[in-house]
Amino acid sequence: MTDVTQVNEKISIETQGDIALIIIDNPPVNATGQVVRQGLQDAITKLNDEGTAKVIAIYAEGRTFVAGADITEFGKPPQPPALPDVYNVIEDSEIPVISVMHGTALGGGFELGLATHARIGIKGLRVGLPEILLGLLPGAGGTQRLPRLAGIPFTLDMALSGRQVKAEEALEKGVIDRLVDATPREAALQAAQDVLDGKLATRRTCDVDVEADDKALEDTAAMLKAKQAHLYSPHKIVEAVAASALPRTEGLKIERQAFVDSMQTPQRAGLIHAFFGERAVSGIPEAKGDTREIAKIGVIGGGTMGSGIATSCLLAGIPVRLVEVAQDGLDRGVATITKNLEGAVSRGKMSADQKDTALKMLEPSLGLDVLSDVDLVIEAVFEQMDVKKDIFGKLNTVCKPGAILASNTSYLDVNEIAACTDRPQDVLGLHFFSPAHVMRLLEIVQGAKTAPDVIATGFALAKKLKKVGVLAQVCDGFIGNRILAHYSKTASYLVLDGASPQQVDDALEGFGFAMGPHKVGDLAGLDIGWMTRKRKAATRDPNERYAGDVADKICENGWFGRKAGQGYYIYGQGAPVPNPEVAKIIDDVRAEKGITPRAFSDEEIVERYMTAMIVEATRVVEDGTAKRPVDVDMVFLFGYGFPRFRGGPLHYADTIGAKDLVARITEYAKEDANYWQVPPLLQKMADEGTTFADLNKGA
Ligand code: 3H9
Repeated sequence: MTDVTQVNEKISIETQGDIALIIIDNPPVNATGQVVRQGLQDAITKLNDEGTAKVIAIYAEGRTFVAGADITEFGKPPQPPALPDVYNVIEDSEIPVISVMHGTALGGGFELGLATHARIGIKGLRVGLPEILLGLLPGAGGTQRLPRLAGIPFTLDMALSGRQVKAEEALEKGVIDRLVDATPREAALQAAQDVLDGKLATRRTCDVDVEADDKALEDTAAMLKAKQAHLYSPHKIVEAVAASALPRTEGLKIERQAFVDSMQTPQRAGLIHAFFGERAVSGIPEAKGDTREIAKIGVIGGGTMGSGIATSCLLAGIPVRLVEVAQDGLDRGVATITKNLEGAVSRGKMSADQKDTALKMLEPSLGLDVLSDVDLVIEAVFEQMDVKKDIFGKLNTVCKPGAILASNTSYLDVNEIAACTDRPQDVLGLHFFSPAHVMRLLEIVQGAKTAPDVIATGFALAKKLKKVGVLAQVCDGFIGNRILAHYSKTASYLVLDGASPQQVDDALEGFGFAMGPHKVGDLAGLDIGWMTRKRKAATRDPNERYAGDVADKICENGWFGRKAGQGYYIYGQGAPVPNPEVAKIIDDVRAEKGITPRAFSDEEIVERYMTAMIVEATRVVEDGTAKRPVDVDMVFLFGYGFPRFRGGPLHYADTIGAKDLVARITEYAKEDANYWQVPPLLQKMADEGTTFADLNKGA
């Protein structure tokens, strides 16, 4: 006879003879919010008090087992019962408890499994401890129980990488006891019956001894000290895992303290902002609604960008027609795409067979006529308005009605391009970032006449390509490059006034950027910025302090950066070294301009650079180029190597506060009142005591 008890709105108990099933039902990902925690604790206590069931099996409804603690509760006052306490109740249960995990059992979800007395995985299961990606550590027994099941090195690997481990590997490591192909409910009933029949052994994880491995702990601690000194939670993970040698209560106490301490850090707040921000950018009404079908894509241009875009589409399984004007350009494009896909194979992203299948979906062609039947064209040719206008004029004649016509322009006016067609409603900007098959940002640029379903299709495409689509309005440089154009001047001013390019790079790398701006310039090619400066020369504000003197002279020598063997740095064997010729150029420019160099601390370099970035980012929000501060933040996290643990420029701005920012800008303006101006929105925020987070909430 089946008996069902609803413990609370998220947890129910179903008993069938000696078997009790505890069913978790908390869509979308069964996170362990307060109601789930309370329900689990009450269910276990009730069954133990009653003493009728001989075995308990926990499983979850929906697309996944528990995906972790409820992240929306973080940063708010904790609500009892605490997750580690609930899991101790489960582990201490007199009646054996088994768990059946499907989908992604992550963080607190995986820890729930670890606290039970046997674990069943459903085919396709992945387990993981992704807390580190949120600036945290496993805080519900993961650092204590996993070492008992799978050893210290494997625990360090999982907890420090946050990677999702496939079920097969989890089985091999002894993390799960069985892997089955069944529904969670069927598997739960079967496994419970097997426990009753003595065919599935159960044991308390805390009763298993940890195999000591001091060397793994010491080596890992030393590696983290060398490479991740600026991060908080990785070091705490090692401390907590080391404590697994202690009895359960003591070990859990150390883990708990480390978790609570990590929760207080700004890094945790930044990383959680990044987690929700990544999802929020596509949560807007413009991203939803009807879309057009994209079964085949045309890419115009076989250069680095075009080839990267084509690779990205092929990786997502979308057939691509690659168009070039001449055979040698086309051959180069195909070679680049092949190399990109081979790279994906060597990085384990795809198999050799999948690469061959992807290449079969590539049709290289000469001339635009072959684009007559594609659903979307992405133009990725030279960044020159005349050339783009010519192409869009031709696409207007060649493409089928309803085809979407996109430009990958990074600066130019999408409305002007759209005006060359008699279907501006079908035109938008799709701005990819180089290398386009790797970088996750896609700016979706809305023209004045772009149809809503074209924008929604842009977002659907971003999702298919596993990219983060962010809506931007038309302006010179859209969100990212417009802000970049402003703050990169600060790097040049700092060098003109006394810092060296290397000091600027080192200071910003110390802040958390993967690379300083001069190294990025060398990598991208200094000729790109040179071309832009020349393009804008005629319209330059005569009152603006020119930032390009040094870079122009470097370019006049043909030292375009890495590809030329030298730029700000000299590239050869080993690490790049500062270019002594550049130091001479800087001295000459300073002498020519009568600048007496002064010393800058690393702190001042970071402060000025970040303030300039925040100023333009504020303006971008103020004039509606970006919908909300979070959109700017995600552009910088996914397209510009902004340190993720700082959440993005405007999340970081909130950690300083509008009032202090206004004070800084006012101080800097004493030297250069043209460059340093307080945006009215920032002034308003300072006056009203509000934050960018308030703006994200629509306040
Ligand atoms: C932890 O467990 C700490 C413990 O060790 C100790 C505690 C004491 N909470 O990603 P999706 C939402 S830390 C609340 O689009 P997918 C998400 O925002 C936690 N909400 O789906 C979205 O909402 P919306 C460790 C969550 O299929 C919706 O669910 N766990 C949570 O592409 C769908 O999500 C993690 O870090 C959550 N934990 O991917 C896992 N997770 O629809 C984080 C998701 O309103 N989660 N939401 O935008 C993930 O990695 C992915 O969501 C997952 C599904 C792979 C599960």
